[in-house]
Amino acid sequence: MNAPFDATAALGRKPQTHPAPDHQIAVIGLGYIGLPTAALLASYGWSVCGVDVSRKVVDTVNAGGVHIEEHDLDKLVRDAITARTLVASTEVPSASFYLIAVPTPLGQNNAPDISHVEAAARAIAPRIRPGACVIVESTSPVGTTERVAQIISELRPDLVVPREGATGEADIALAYCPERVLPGRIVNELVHNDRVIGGVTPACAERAAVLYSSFVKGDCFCTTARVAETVKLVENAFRDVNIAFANELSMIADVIGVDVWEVIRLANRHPRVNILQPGPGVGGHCIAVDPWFLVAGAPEAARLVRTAREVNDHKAVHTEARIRALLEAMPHGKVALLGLAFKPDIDDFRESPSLAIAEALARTDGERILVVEPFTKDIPEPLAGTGARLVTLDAALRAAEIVVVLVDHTAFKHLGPEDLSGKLVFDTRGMLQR
Ligand code: SAJ
Repeated sequence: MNAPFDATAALGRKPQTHPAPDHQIAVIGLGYIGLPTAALLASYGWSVCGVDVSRKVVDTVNAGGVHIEEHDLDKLVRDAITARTLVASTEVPSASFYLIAVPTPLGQNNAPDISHVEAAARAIAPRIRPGACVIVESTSPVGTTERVAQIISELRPDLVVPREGATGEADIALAYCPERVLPGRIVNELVHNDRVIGGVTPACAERAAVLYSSFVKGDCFCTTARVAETVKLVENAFRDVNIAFANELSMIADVIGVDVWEVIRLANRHPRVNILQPGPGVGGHCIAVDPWFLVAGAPEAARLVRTAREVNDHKAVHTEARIRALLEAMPHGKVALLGLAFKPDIDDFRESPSLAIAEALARTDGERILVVEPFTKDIPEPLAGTGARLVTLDAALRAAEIVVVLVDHTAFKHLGPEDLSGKLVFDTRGMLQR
């Protein structure tokens, strides 16, 4: 992974009239994006300090370990810690680049909660020196980078902080560069995906591009911070709207009595039609969340985006109702729920519709629920104590009269008619057809 890259030369754009920073890069937030990014940058020769509020996370990383499962991440972190290019801390150091990768959850009434980004800006402000560059990577409502500028400027009146449209030289740079990586392929996509780099001013974008061009093999496109913030939200809203179309089709197909998988397969033979796949709902911490940030920015205008969110959320309710109908049709039968993760072949259960469905069913019919999830050793917390049991696929197939495919994990794909004969089968993913 190491490439010949002279990080110090890349930083030497302004004469350093102040003491050398503690690190070249500080990554604030060591989660699904921050930790892989910190380790990757360290593997490219930068001196990186990963910062997290959790002492446990910091200790794990400093011991060369990882607290999240992601392909290739454990070796990347171990090597960077061994090479001492990566260190973790609960304190924000002084650095030439600050990369903010903290969560931006949904608050009350689906309103964006940027309090972690604001807290990161407040933590950076006392340590930032002239010449440094702050980059927000967290998926954020439009205007968040300007809010970071405002916080730093209030806390550091001694610095000229760049503002949109302002002319003249600023003391620091500020930019927004959204992550676009797919869980399960994060390390690979960090390197190979194109990046959109939005500067508060064009000079800010240029400064941030120094960092990304050191490790990104895709193209880097410079624009304004507001455009870059919008691009990120639009990408995930686009996917959500398209999945909503597939999910709505599946519910229409239930009413009119046609096979949705056959309909989609044949419609997709049209040269300009490409319908996505229905499922039990939409999960994960991105597609199920980010479109609300667009809605919050323009509530009256974002009608389709809002409706798509509602359709996808409703698909989980619809799926639960269909499983309850099967339980009623077979009053003494057990149901095997195959998969709880938010999508196939990952161990991520965040905002998982499958887990939410399993939890709702377990609350009323726990003793009848057998869960099969190859990506966990223990039954997930929401199901604990309900009577639902985590069992192997073989055990579930022996004991259950009803089989529901919630996630099309590779471990289930060998299932054929002989494994399911005599059972009521509900395949929310169309896996058995494929
Ligand atoms: N899903 C369907 N049907 C489909 C495709 C997906 O039901 O045809 C469901 C999945 O099962 C899952 C959900 O949608 O529950 C989201 O999965 P995903 O694979 O579409 O996306 P994520 O959440 O893993 O990652 C997305 C990606 N965004 C886009 O593809 C536009 C990724 O590139 C982003 O970096 C990521 O969100 C993020 O962090 O924002």
